[in-house]
Amino acid sequence: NRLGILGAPLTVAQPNEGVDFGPGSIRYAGLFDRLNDLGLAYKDYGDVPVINKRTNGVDPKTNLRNLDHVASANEMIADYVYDLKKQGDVPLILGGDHSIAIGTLAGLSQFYSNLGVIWFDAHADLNRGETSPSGNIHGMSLGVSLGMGHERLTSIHGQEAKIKPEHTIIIGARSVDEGERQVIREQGIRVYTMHDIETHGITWVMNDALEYLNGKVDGVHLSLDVDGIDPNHTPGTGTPVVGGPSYREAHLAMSMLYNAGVLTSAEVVEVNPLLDEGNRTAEVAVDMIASLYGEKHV
Ligand code: DIR
Ligand code: MN
Ligand code: MN
Ligand code: MN
Repeated sequence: NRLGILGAPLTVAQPNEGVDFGPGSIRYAGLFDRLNDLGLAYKDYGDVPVINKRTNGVDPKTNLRNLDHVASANEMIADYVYDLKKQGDVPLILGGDHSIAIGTLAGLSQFYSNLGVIWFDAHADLNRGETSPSGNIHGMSLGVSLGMGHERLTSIHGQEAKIKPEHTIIIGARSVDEGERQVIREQGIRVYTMHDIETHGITWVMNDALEYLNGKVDGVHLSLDVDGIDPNHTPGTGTPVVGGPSYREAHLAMSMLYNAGVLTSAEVVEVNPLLDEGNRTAEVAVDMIASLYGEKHV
C-alpha cells in the first residue's frame, strides 16, 4: 500500500522551540529520495495546521502546560490521521513533539481493536498531571492513549482507551519517573530497558517483542522518539539521555520490524533542528525510516 506522510509540527507539549520544524527537517534530509530508491509509492499530505501557542507556565490546578492548545492540536491530528488511513494509505507521521502520539493513536484506534504499540524512547511517557515532574504533556502521551490522564486528552475521538497495556511495549527506556514505574508495574506494560538490550542484544529484544505481540494484535504501530537513540547520533532533540542504543542497534531494530512484515503505521518524533548539529538528527531519522521500509545496503 501507498505510504501517507503527514507532518504534525506541534511543539508546545515540551519546552524547546524548534521541534515544529521537525517535519521539514526530515523531508529535507532526503526522505523522498530514499523512498523513491525503494520504489515505494507515497503521498505527502503536508502538515497538520496546528497552532503553537504557549500560555504562561503550568496550570497549578492540573500541573499541565498548554493543555488547550495540545488538546485542540491533537483533535486535529486525530482527524487528519483518520482521513489518511481512510484513503487506504499506510500512515507515517512526522513530529513534532511526542504528544502528537495522542492524536495519531486516537485517529488509528477507529481502525483497530487490538493495536500493538512499540514505543521506542528513552522515556516511558506514562506521566499524568499528578505524577509529572515537568507538566510537559509530551511525557504523558503513552499514558493518555492507555486512558490515563486529563479528560480533555483521553476523550479525543471517544472516551475509551485507544490501546491496551498488554499490547504496549517500550524499548530503550533509561529515564523513568517514579509514578511511571508504578504504572508499568500495575498495568503490566512490557519494557525492554537498556539493561535488557545490553544483556541480551537488540536481536533478542526485537524477536522477543515481536513474539510477545504475535497473534494478539491486529496491527502494529511504531512510535519512534529520536531521543530513544543515543544522543551521540541524535543530538538534535529536546531531552537527550546518554547511554542509549547505538545507531546500528536502532537501525537493526527497524529492519527487523520491516522483515517481520507486521508494521501498519509509524511516527517519528522529537527531531529539533534548532538544537542539532547541521541536520544530522533528521538524517538519522531518515536512515531509520528507510530501514523500516526495507532499505538494504546491498
Ligand atoms: C519526563 C521527561 N519524564 C517528563 N519526559 C520526556 O517530563 O515527564 N519525554 N522527555 O519524552
Ligand atoms: Mn517520548
Ligand atoms: Mn523521549
Ligand atoms: Mn541504512
